[in-house]
Amino acid sequence: MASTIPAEHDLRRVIGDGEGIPDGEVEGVGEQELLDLYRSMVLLRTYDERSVVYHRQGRIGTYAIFWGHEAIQAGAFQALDDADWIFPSYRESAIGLLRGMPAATVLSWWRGHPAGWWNPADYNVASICVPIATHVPHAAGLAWGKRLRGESVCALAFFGDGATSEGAFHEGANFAAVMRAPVVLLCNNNQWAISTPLSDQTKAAALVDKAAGYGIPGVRVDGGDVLAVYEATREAVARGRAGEGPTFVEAVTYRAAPHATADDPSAYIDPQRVEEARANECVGRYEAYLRRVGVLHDQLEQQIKAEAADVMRAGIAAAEAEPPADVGLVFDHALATPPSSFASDLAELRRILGE
Ligand SMILES: Cc1ncc(C[n+]2csc(CCOP(=O)(O)OP(=O)(O)O)c2C)c(N)n1
Ligand SMILES: [Mg+2]
Repeated sequence: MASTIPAEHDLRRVIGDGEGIPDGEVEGVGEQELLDLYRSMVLLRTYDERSVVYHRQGRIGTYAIFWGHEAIQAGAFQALDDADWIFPSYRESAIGLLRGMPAATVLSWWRGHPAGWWNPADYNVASICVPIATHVPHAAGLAWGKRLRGESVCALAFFGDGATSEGAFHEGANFAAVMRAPVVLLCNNNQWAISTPLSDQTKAAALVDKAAGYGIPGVRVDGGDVLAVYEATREAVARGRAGEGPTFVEAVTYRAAPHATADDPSAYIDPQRVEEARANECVGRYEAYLRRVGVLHDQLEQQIKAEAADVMRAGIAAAEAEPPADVGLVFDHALATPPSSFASDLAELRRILGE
């Protein structure tokens, strides 16, 4: 008889609150690793805050804000090797920066410029996925393929709470479980899918319970605790490499920013909850932890933040220096056998643009 694996319901935490709740530590994580995590979080935070400004200045298009989700992204990233593959959703658009992708590339993506599309094999980072959950089967397939080739490579797919209601999530999770594909299913449960709250999304007591339906382990972590996310993902990766298949990691947060720059959450969100989430945001929590353990001081903090600001300044300048793309690209790769109307449509477009 098949047995199900009970999922962990308690939120795993490592970082304390500096008062009653004591700080923990993660085995094998020393000062270097602690600061690597911090640099990643600061780079992501800086990317996100600058992007909102660039949007308001009309320099990038609609942008999906990830403010407050940096701990999930940086913690999960650090648990991977360079050969492991990352499948981001629009919420993790800048994750490639942690693999050395230029900020200009991601900014170009948000500018709708072709320079924003990279070759996934250059960074082992798949394209940013906008259709909800359709990248979950891609991650499962890649991980399975790597296993068939005898390569010790994992894949990690980031997706949201809303994605767990999609058929593609089910297909990817089930396929990965049955084929024992080494994939980490990392769910950012920020409790909203645009304006749909989690309570209208599922009748499951916790999203992590879905893991039992696939016969895979499920772990629930505090998504604002970068060390807890790192540790849980590291365990999931180790299971994958050992041939034990996928793990579902539910990282619980609360969305403290609009869904995207085009959204007005005041129409539906509880402002009190947003205030609480902002007061307890992950970068500040981690800074306080690093100061308590004596790893961070003012000068180092300023230096790391200044470096990230420089990356963004150079990134937007490089993105804006890209020559405009040829409008013919809109048609070029649309159909293998283009209809004759494409030629006249393109000619009309060029006429309007004065080309
Ligand atoms: C297949 C598909 N259906 C609908 C949409 C429209 N849509 C964009 S974001 C979103 C909400 C997704 O919520 P969640 O999975 O929780 O991710 P989050 O935005 O919170 O990171 C929806 C429904 C889409 N992009 N793709
Ligand atoms: Mg969500």
